[in-house]
Amino acid sequence: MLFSLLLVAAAGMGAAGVPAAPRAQAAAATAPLDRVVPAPASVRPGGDPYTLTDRTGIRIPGGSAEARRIAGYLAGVLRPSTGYALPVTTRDGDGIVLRLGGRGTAGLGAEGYRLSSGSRAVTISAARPAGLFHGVQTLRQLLPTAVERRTEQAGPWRVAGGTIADTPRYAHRGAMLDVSRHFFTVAQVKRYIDELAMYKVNRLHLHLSDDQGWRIALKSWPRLATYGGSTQVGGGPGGYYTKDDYRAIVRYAADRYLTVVPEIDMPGHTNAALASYAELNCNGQAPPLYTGTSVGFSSLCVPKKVTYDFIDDVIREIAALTPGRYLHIGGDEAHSTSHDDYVAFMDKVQPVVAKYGKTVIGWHQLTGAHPAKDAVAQYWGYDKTGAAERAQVADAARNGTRLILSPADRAYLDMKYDKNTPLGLSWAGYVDVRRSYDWDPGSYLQGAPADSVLGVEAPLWTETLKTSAHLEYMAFPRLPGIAELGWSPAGTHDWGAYKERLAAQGPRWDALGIDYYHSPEVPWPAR
Ligand code: TNX
Repeated sequence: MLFSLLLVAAAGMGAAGVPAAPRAQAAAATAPLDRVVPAPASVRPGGDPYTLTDRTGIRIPGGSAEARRIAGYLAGVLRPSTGYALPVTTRDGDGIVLRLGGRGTAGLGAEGYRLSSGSRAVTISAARPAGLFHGVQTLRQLLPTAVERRTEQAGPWRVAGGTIADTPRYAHRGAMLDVSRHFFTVAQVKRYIDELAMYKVNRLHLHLSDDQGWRIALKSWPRLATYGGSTQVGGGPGGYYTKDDYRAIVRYAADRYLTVVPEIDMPGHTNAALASYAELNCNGQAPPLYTGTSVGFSSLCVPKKVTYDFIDDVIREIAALTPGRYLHIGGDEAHSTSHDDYVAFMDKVQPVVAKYGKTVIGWHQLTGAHPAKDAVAQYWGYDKTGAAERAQVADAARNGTRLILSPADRAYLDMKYDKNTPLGLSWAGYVDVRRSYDWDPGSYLQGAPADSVLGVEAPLWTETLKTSAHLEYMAFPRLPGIAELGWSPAGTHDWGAYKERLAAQGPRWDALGIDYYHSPEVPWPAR
């Protein structure tokens, strides 16, 4: 208690322009073992801390290629700020130890890890590489925030003593980025991936096509990208990914244990495709490109045979670029498609996804058709969504459709925080930080069995967002809350404790150059 009062006093002095005493700074630099987002499943603090020094090595006993890659990633984070060499070696011993497989790791599953820290070593063990990687993210957060800077900083570099054992609540912890309304370059997408990886997000859903732009080059229908990708909201130049660009994104994500889920939205949200190929239109006439922000005015031509030749080609080429299991076919806001046409369309398209070896994800409107046996529906309703629509999704869930929860008034990162937020939309209301965090995915949709929930996802629609700074302002600080809902056991859920842990992330974002929204709901440390 006295200790934390001293810290508060030190922080207060810093804010007033008086340098904090070096001893207080050093003490403040050792984060308690449970000050991690997402909250770990179990934390047992105790014993001596571990201190990194210029003699510390990163050890990968056994030395698999993947453990070596993860060690290289960790070294890449730690070397610039500590100034230490941190050699990676396969010899066992003290230091930072990344242990893959072996005794006691089987129960950690595909993504879990154990981290134990004491005077001689900080050891991360996992059954699988993804677990090691997530453990490395925890280790980052246990080190002083200055570790995130890219120039040499003063230590000491201490990790509190004790043990964390951690596994995720849900298999799907996603983030969606809309690269159609505004195009984002490969470098911008990579930056977002790096940010997602810090919070153990494991799926990146890319919204690759919409009325305003088609963003992936396909061999079979080249004008989709070259013409359909040539603009964006507001009429800027747009852009698209070549297949090599797209493979680079998929690889970069995979190296950080995120699987890319590509979305081609249909039958609505298709103006860019309809503008590129006249024959896809029922009347045979291509509409102009679209740079506004309305929705619901476009539809593929359900009765035409060429529509399904087109879809077969598109899904075949996208599936071939996709190592992951899922392919998202959209299906939302098809207001220009009759209900019968919508059902007929989905009956024809879902088997094409299966034919190319993938599993369908669709926005929850898919539950109004006949979802395929293994299909996943992404729920994006909000407080004003009608009872009948909710019941339809819950019914589907009881019949085996699994759910990804993205309630728009909780998980939509493009909703304004409040009336003063300069970016974003507000059709689902304002979504402040507490509102985005304070709900339980397991009991959220009445009537849907808890085990139908595959996980959560935070969509970021980009009608109003043009730069990485814009994305970051909307995603931070809400994204880590959705990531925590996906990862942490329900028993850790507590706004009061969460906002303290979240506050401690602020200086990390400052160090990383992430310009986040300084929500007054969060007790950020004085800068
Ligand atoms: C609804 S969410 C949409 C998108 C918009 C978004 C803006 C969904 C499946 N459709 O087309 O970009 O709202 O918040």
